[in-house]
Amino acid sequence: MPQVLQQASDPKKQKHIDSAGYLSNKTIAALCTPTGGALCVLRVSGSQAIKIAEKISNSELLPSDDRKAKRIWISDQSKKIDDAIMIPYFEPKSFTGENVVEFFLHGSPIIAQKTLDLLFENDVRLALPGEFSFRAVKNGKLQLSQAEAIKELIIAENDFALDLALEKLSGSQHELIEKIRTDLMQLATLSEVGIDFSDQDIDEVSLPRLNQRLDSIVLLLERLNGSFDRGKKFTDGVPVSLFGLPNAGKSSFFNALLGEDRSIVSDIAGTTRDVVREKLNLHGKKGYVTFRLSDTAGLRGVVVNHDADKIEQIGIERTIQAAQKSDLVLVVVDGIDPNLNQIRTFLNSVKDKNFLGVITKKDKVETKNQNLITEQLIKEFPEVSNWTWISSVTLEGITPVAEKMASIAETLLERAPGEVVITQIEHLQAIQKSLKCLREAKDSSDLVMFATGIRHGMGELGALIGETLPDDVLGKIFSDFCIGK
Ligand SMILES: Nc1nc2c(ncn2[C@@H]2O[C@H](COP(=O)(O)OP(=O)(O)OP(=O)(O)O)[C@@H](O)[C@H]2O)c(=O)[nH]1
Ligand SMILES: [Mg+2]
Repeated sequence: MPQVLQQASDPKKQKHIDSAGYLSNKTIAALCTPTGGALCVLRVSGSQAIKIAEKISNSELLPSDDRKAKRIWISDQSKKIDDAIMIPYFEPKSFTGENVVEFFLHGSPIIAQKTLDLLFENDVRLALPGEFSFRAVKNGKLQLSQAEAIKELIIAENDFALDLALEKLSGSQHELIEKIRTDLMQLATLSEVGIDFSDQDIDEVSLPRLNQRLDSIVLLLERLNGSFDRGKKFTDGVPVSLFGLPNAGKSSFFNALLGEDRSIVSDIAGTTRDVVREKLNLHGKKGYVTFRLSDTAGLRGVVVNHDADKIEQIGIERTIQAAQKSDLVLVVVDGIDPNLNQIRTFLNSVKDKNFLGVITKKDKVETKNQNLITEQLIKEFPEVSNWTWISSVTLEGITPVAEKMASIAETLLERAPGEVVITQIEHLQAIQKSLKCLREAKDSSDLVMFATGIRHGMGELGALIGETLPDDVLGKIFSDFCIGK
């Protein structure tokens, strides 16, 4: 991280953090870019931003200067700090909705530090993480889900997470939730009409008719509820585990994929005991995909229990658990000693997965024998696709396996244009609470209870758009943003 940002714990700066935290109205400043490059962007926001910018730049800013770049000298009394560019944004036409001034400084940390110090002397305080976005949401310039999308854009590790964040930034999640809320509002109003005219038997507002309308809303929410697990795969990676006998070469292959010696390799059967996890980014046809790769203990204990010691046995149980939690299981078979019987037993212990076949030690097996073994494996294990020979010594075959992995993951992560996928646990919880209320409405035998359930269900969804969130909870959401955002 840049030097200047690390100094946020510097007592000189700390005194500028007031106890009101996100709720204070003070003018704030922070670097938006790291120092050390050619340029560094510093942003100031708040009611005093224009006035203070005028003071430190010794120049006048008129409303006609709005959004116009101005070349200035930043100076501390008469001492010059930098020859810089300044752009004022008059409220409400700025990112935060407040007066904002952005300074484009030369990239040295000392210039950034001196400029920040100068601002601090003028009653500006260092912005908290995400505080600019927080103010944008508070001032109605940005929807909560769009602010969250900005955070997700910044931390996106692969193309799928990036696309999803951009989708969210375009407002599709917000729109969908608003649509569901509007539908629920209509339903609540109709049920209240039904209550008022209960003596007139109007079919339109009868409980069965209203329940029909509710069904389609519940379906939409259930789809969103179900999208969370997929969403996690976009952001955190597709879980993949290695599965095979001891000494098959799993850890060697794992290391070859990662391009580093992460897992211990030895010719002693049972070397890997615990699950070793690592993230891996592979380039597929549509861009980068992130994987959560697990190297596991070899599986001899499943068949011959007495062969495995107690620790190894626990490792084996974890291997099976890891495979069960994975979307893709790489079945790693020793090319020198395939041992088909045991592999069958292991495959029977994990069902309904994408299995990709990897045969190791290509460098030690003659081509003629390779073909025979491949044919045998295809015949014996129809559930495993694409057997590929690899060598962790010569690295032959590693890229083709990586390409196949990426292609399977891309199919798993496919998303229809505009499809909303939720990624935040808080959103999942709000949707589940809402569904609970709506199901209670469905189970109710009279319109009064139905209307109450609908209203509660609608209220729970407010958390997804920031409407029902108290300021301190909002502040907590923004606290894991980066400073300057
Ligand atoms: N020649 C050759 N040797 C390999 C290859 N892959 C693994 N080995 C050797 O096979 C032995 C076992 O490799 P590991 O990667 O530790 O096997 P593992 O499947 O992780 O074994 P456990 O952790 O015990 O389950 C080591 O001596 C490796 O050097 C390969 O592609 N070619
Ligand atoms: Mg191992």
